[in-house]
Amino acid sequence: MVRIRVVEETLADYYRNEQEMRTPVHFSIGQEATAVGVCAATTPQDWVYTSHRSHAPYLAKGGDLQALVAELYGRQDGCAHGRGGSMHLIAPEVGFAGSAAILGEMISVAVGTGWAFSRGGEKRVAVTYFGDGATEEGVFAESLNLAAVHRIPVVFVCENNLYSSCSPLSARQPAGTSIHGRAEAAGVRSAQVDGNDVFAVHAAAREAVAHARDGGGPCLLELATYRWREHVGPKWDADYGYRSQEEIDSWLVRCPILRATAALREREPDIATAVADWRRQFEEETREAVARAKALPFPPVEGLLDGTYLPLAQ
Ligand SMILES: Cc1ncc(C[n+]2csc(CCOP(=O)(O)OP(=O)(O)O)c2C)c(N)n1
Repeated sequence: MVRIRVVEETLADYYRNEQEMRTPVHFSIGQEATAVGVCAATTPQDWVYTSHRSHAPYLAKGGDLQALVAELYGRQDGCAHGRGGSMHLIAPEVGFAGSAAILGEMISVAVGTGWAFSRGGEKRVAVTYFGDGATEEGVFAESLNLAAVHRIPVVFVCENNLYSSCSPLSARQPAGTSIHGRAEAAGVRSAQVDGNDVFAVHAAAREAVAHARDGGGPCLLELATYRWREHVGPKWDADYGYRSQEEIDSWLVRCPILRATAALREREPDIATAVADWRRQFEEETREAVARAKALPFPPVEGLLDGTYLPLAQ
């Protein structure tokens, strides 16, 4: 969690202070426990998908930092060869199967992946991260239904950070309804968890992954968390008018790293010093990755159509 926080804070500074990262960036600063708690419950053979808020699960799953940074700078050595940017990360070697910008898209892809696993007799699990906003896409309901009917080994991970861009959940859904409630109504087991408590997230994820792996079918985890920075970009956004500084402050004190540090203090009395050391180490690691990325070449123009489905007529 500390590494993800420092990598993202450092990248946010570069993003704001220079104009070299030519990709929209959706930071997970404040949401690190959902990435770490769930990904740590998977094996490299389990495939994890995300939508646009992708850096944190990519790193939590073990994705290479240099390949991430090179991707953000559009370089050939990026994890998507400099063609995808922040929202199209991929690291199949560690089971990070891919991210995509279209809301809800990877929910259905994960269901298909899980179905392929179970039909092929493999004891592997597909995991798909998405926000509360994505649950309003029709594909969410369709995916829950298919997964329930066929007992597909998929874990739906909803990072409920209360907003879809600038639109609050309370203005989008009727009072008295819930995301985990919609899963239950579709016949999918669900749990509602404090998404800023990494230990609680991990325990729930371990149970959900084990249940799916053992043939029990899908689960949905609704993880309550909060995005600290603006929806897309590096800035703080209390002045945008859609949420208050008081609300943001009430979540800053629930920082998942502070909470984990406090929980570990008795067993690890030197934890605060260790965190401070890690912060320095990870900032240096990120700055070195940025310097190296900037020295790398861009993808060649003549290869622009490689990998596309429909090459343009010459
Ligand atoms: C199908 C589709 N509609 C709209 C968008 C534009 N869009 C990108 S992110 C976003 C909000 C997503 O909110 P949520 O799913 O809660 O995730 P969060 O950003 O809070 O992590 C929207 C509306 C999109 N990418 N795809």
